[in-house]
Amino acid sequence: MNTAAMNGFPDTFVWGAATAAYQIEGATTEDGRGPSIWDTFARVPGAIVDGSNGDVADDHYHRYAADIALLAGLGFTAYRFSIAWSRVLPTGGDEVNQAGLDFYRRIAETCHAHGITPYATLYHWDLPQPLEDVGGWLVRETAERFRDYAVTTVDALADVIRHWTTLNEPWCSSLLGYGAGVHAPGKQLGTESLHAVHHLLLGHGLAVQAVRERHPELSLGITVNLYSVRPGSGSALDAEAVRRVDGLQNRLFLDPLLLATYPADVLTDTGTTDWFAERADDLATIATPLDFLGVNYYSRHTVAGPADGVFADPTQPSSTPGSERVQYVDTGAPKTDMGWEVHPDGLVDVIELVHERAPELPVLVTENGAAYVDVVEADGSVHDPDRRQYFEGHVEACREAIRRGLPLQGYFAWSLMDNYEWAFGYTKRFGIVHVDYETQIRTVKDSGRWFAELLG
Ligand code: IFM
Repeated sequence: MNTAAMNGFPDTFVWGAATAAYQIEGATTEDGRGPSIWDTFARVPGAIVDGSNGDVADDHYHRYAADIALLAGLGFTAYRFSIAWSRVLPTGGDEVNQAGLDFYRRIAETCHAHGITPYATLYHWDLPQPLEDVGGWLVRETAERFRDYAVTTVDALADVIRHWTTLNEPWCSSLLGYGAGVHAPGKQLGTESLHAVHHLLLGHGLAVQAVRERHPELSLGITVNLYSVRPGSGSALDAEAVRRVDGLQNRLFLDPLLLATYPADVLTDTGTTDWFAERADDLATIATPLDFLGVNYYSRHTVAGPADGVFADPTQPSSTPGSERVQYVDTGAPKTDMGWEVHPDGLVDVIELVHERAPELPVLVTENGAAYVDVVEADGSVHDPDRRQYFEGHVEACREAIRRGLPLQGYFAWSLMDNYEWAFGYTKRFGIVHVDYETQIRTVKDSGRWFAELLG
């Protein structure tokens, strides 16, 4: 360990890198895996910018052992990956695919052989297609199916995986998938997409209750993607824009999970007050106590209200139902290849959002990273100074969070390696390891070497 660089971080701090099943595994039809909504959506003409899919991706299904060895070689001590529901339960129903469970056991055992702690996520957006065919996250039954899948999977793997998160970024699964329609299953339903929010959170709560009862020794959490949200000016309209964006992005998830309440203003803005009132009894389940909260942080939003004060535009499919006309202000801060502004200090802001609601709850940064265009030099090296600087700034923000007394206990870089960036296909690279998709050759980027120096 580089002691000087590690000043301010406790010895117990978890250092990891993260991936997700559909983005890296490939082998989508092997060993009994069933189809997921991403297999379907990736084949919709025009849905993915480069027309690609995850059929091969990083071929991690066959190369996981070398990939985990690479992770260990960089000095990381934790690996966050997700489990493909349709590898374990190919139809989403009761039929269990032992080969799927065996694959994740091999991953966990390989981690242990390298001194790496596995952190498994049960749902990183890849719902079995048969469950979408009967309503997906718009129906309550899917929450119950998720609980059953969680129990089956954790029962099978609890001896080798101690740390579990239920959902990754339910904001994306609901509002991008059922609101804007830019993610699977590609539905554009306006405010009805909030029904998916509720069923995802209910599924999380049911899963935590059932798993905790059977395995009280495990550490259980959920990962949400949070944004620091600031006003473009001191005007009342911009303050209103902040309230709305913070509401949909942050409070709609943090409040039910940590305070057992939905933000009334968001339900009013979206006209969903009555629908949620009928389900108020579910809040106690949703707020089942957690062992940690995972926070994914990438960027900050600076927002302004529309001059005419009309925030909603129901004619537009959007991930911000009721607030489609909020303006996103360019502050001039540097941007990544996703167009996302770089604001490391926002990471401290979002950890504060959790801490305000649950002062004792440990926080893990379960994702943080940046896409940039990479060039493989003739000598095979990949110099990525912007990504390296991005990581340096955000690791520094973690140190600041700890200095302020916030209960931050770990950090996972997104991502271990370049991968399938959903609707952007293979056009965006987030890895600290470069992947040549033709040859599957992995090359550690300078940002990966920076982590190796930090952790070495
Ligand atoms: O690639 C995604 C990941 O699947 C979820 N969080 C954000 C990343 C970058 O967009």
